[in-house]
Order: sequence, then structure tokens, then C-alpha cells
Amino acid sequence: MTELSMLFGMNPQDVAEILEEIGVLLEIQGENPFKTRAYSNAARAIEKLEEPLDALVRENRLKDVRGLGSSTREKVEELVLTGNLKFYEDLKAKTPPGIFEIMEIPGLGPKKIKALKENLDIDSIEKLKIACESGKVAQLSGFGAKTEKKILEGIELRKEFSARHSMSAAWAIATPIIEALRAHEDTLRCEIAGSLRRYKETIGDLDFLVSTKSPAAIGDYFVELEAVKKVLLKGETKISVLLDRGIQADLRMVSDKEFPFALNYFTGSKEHNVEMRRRAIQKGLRLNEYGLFRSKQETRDQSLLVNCHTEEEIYAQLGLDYIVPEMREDRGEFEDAEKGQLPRLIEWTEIRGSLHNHSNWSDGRETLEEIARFMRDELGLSYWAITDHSKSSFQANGLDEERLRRQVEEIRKLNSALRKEDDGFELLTGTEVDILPDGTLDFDDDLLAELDVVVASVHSSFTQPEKKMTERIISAVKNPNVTMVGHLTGRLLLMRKAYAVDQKAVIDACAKHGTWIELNCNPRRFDMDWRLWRYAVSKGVKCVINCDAHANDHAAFLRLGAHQARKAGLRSKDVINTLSLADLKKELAST
Ligand code: DGT
Ligand code: CA
Ligand code: CA
Ligand code: ZN
Repeated sequence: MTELSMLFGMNPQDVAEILEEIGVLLEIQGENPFKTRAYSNAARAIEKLEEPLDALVRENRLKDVRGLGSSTREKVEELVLTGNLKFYEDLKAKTPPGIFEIMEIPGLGPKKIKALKENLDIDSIEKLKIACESGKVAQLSGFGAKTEKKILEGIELRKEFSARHSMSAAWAIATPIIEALRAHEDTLRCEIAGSLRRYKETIGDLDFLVSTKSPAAIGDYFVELEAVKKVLLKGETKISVLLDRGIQADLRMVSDKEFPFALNYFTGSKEHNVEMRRRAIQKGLRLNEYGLFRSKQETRDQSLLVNCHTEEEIYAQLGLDYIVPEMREDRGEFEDAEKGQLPRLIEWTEIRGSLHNHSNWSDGRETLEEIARFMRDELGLSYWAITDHSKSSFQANGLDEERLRRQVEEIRKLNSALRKEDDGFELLTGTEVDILPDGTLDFDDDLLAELDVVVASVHSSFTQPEKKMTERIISAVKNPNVTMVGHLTGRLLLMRKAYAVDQKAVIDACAKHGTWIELNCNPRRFDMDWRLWRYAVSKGVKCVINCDAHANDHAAFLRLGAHQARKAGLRSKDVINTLSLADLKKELAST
């Protein structure tokens, strides 16, 4: 399952992925090819569906879909209706955890994995690496020296990439564990530390911290948690485990007196810690994970401890205002904290709506009315822009001029109907218009001028040289009808690198032309990156925190996006979509 579906329920792509994976796992276990092929056929059939999958299931019409047999159909139904599939869970439990890691290596399909397991007893990356290095893999029939070399390269690449995880996957796995730890009667305090607490855009491992008088009891309880798949190390105060999907976690258990110091140390970043220690030493003190000590040497001597009950008190002892975890990256926060000049950061509850979103007119899930009612009635937002794809994004069912005009009509009608119930909310009209390879836009200016919001984004020709790409985007920035640039670099974290673009040049152009820049808060994107916002804001460029929603549940990304903005040091006045509907409309009219 992808991390998004863990948060927000099943969509057809998730279901197809699971079917595909079942086929692969069965094949690795030596199931007959007819059976395994049935699963990949079923996956194809689900991917090609033209109607919403949940409707087909609810109306019992899945049996009319070609490519699904009765057994695969029942599994799809179970998945859609319950969000779970026992057959799949059992199958995963029967598979050695190392096999999932091997499956991530490019070029190793189920047949090869099966051969490795049967002939060389390989069920982990470590064993695979040793076998390759000793030349045993090359000797297997169907492998050869070239394949062996490619496998070794794949193992290296995997170390670089999949050792990290997306933030939403990490939160989805960490949250129930934090709750379970907090529920234990011997837990005094419990927090997540590390990069997840700092809302780093990708996460290496999880770091849990508990203060307790009974570390043994907490440790025994932790390793028995449902989420823990394998114990890697079990010491008295530190435990390392492997969780679902190969995510690693450390749990540290400390006394309650040590807790604030350990929390500060294990929250990091490393660079932030180094500067904290330096500042402590300057004051004749020693700071480490156990405490702050009146000492010139490294020590843990409790009689020298400067008592602090919270992290706030540690910062205060060092003459600093409290620095929130998001900002602990040693990128200027100390200078600000010292002078009492830390910004008052944006809170996610200050966001009043998102200005880049899709509906079922292009590749989104819900109708205009379902979207409006959800955002207004469930989330209490003030506005929501519908910016479906333009015609060149045909793979996303982009709208042509005629459909867009019809959509605008429909949004106006819907707004006047909604206004009768409650006039505090409006759907805004818009488009996410493609910036074509030559820098022109996919719609004419006349049409763009009629819309409330125009997001201009690159969705094609990603391999242009930097200069060409930068000029391409800047041509869009210069167009007075363009409200903002969407996902500036096109990066997909851990999947696809950013295309080559001079981001500072684009920022400068935005400053000159009054064009806004989006902080796309889909956890796969977080684009523009938090490191660049200070520069942008210093140039007077406004940020828009958009969730690029393709389903109503994606509104939850706004919270993660706000944390990215906090990492960047943004205040609510730097972010356009904290404005009220009336003020936003004034801004839209004047830009
Ligand atoms: P990650 O896991 O790669 O996403 O990043 P972090 O920041 O969670 O790093 P991790 O899990 O290796 O360690 C957690 C924190 O512990 C880290 O943010 C700072 C602290 N820490 C770990 N190793 C060192 C070190 O060698 N020196 C210092 N000063 N702090 C360290
Ligand atoms: Ca970590
Ligand atoms: Ca760690
Ligand atoms: Zn979009």
C-alpha cells in the first residue's frame, strides 16, 4: 500500500499495486504461472477502469469488468470495502522481510528472486551482496557476470535512495506507536524526535524517546507491538527495530530528569546540536544527551547538573529564545534566537483554503459540489480554487477551452446556490495551465483573464537544459494572467530528481512581476523547497501553500505544508492563503 492510502483510503492505483505485488510474491513462492498471471491481469484491468472503483464495488458491478476472475474480484471487493486484505497480509507475513528489500533492486524480477532463494538460499540484501561478490550469482543459469554487476550497482543505489522515506509514510507508521507508548502505565513522557519531529522533507529512521522508571518493562512492551517486524538490537536503554515497509526505528529510554536533554539531542539536527554545544562551552558549561553540566570537561556527574524540566529551559540557560524543532537546521536560527528576533511562524490553522486543486473534470476524484461541501462543511475553509489540468495534459484528462468555460459556468451556478445556505465560502475558478516547451501557455490570454486563479506548471519536456527551462518558466511568470508558478522544480522526492532550473532566477522574475510561488504540499513534492523561501520572501515574493488535491482527503496535506513553511521561517503574512476571502479577492484582482 502506498503511504497516501494508509492515510486516506483506497484508490484504484493502490489496489492495482497490491494485486501486482500479490502476483510477484506468489511467483517467488513458486505458485503456478496461471495463478500469478491472473493477478497482474487483474491489476491491469483495475488501472484501466473508466468508472470510480468504489462505485463499481458498492453497486456490485465489478463482475462486468473484463480481466477479473471470481477470486481476484473478491479480493478487490474486500480491499475496497474494508481497506484491508487478509490474503495479502498473510502472504506478506509468510515472506521473509529481506525479500521485500530484494524486490526493490532494479532488474530483479520474481523469477530471478525465486532462483536466488532456491539455489543459494538468498533472502536478504546482505546475503545477496556476499553471493555477488564471491561470483556465485554469475554462475547461476540465467544470470551471468553482467547481471551480477548490475545487481551490485542496484544494491548501492538502493542504499542512497530507499534508505529514506516520505514524511507521510513515516507519520502514518509513527503515530500509532507514539500512542501505544504513551498508553503504557510506566511511560512518564514520550515524544518522537529526529528528522520527523523537525518535519524534514524525507525521513531516514524514526527516533522514539520515552522517560520512565522501568526501561525493561517499556522495552519488552515495545518489541511486542504489532508494528514491529524484527528486532535488530535490544539493549537496556536503546532498542532498534525494523517496522513495516523496511522503516527502521530507534527507541531510547531515559530518566525523566534526562528527558529534555535527550529530547533536544535526539531531535537534532546534528548541525544544530554542534552549535548548541559550542554555545554551552562558551558559557563554561557542558551539554550532552544526559544533561547540561557546570563543568569544563565531558561529564555525567549529577551534582553538576543544571536542572531543566523542558527544552525551553535549556535554550533559556544558553541565552536563547525557544527554537521550534522545524527550525533546528543551523541555518541562522541561533542568531535570531539570541536577538529575540525569531519570526512568529505560521500555524496551519491560519490557512483558509488551497489555490491549486483538481476535480473529476480532469484527474481528481470528486465532483465540484462534493469538493465545495467538504471544504466548507467538514473543514470550515473559506475558499477552494478548482484548477484542473489544461488540454496538453491529455494523460490527466485535461480540459479544452470549451470544457473549461462550461466548468466556470457550473462553478458560478454552484456558488450562487451555496451562498444561499452560507455566504462564507466560495469555489474559485481556475486552471493549472501547462507551460509548453517553448514557454507559451496552453490557453490564450483572453480565457486566462476570465479566471480567478491561474497556476502555471511544467508537465512535459523535463530534460531541457537549465537555461532553456529557466527561460521557459520565466516567460510564464511574466504573463500578467498567471497568478503563480506551480511545483517549481517538478521533483518527486525519492523517485524523480528536479529538472534543471535556476530557481533564484525564477524567484527574481516573480519578484519583478508580482507573481506568486506555490509551496506544493503533496509530501512527494514539497516544492519549492523550504531552503529557498527565505530568499524569496526577502525579495517580496508571496508564498501560496497548496495541496494540489486530487481527492478531498488530500486537504490533510495543508498541515504538512504549513510545517514546511515553518521550516522556512515563514510568517502568516508571507502566505497568501491565510487571507480572508474578501482580501484574497482583492489581491487576485490586483495581480
Ligand atoms: P534521519 O534519520 O537521517 O532522517 O535524520 P535524523 O536527524 O533523525 O538523524 P538520526 O536518526 O541519525 O539521529 C537523530 C538525532 O540524534 C540527530 O538529529 C542528532 C543526534 N545525533 C545523532 N548522531 C549524532 C552525532 O554524531 N553528533 C551529534 N551532535 N548529534 C547526533
Ligand atoms: Ca532519525
Ligand atoms: Ca536514529
Ligand atoms: Zn495540479
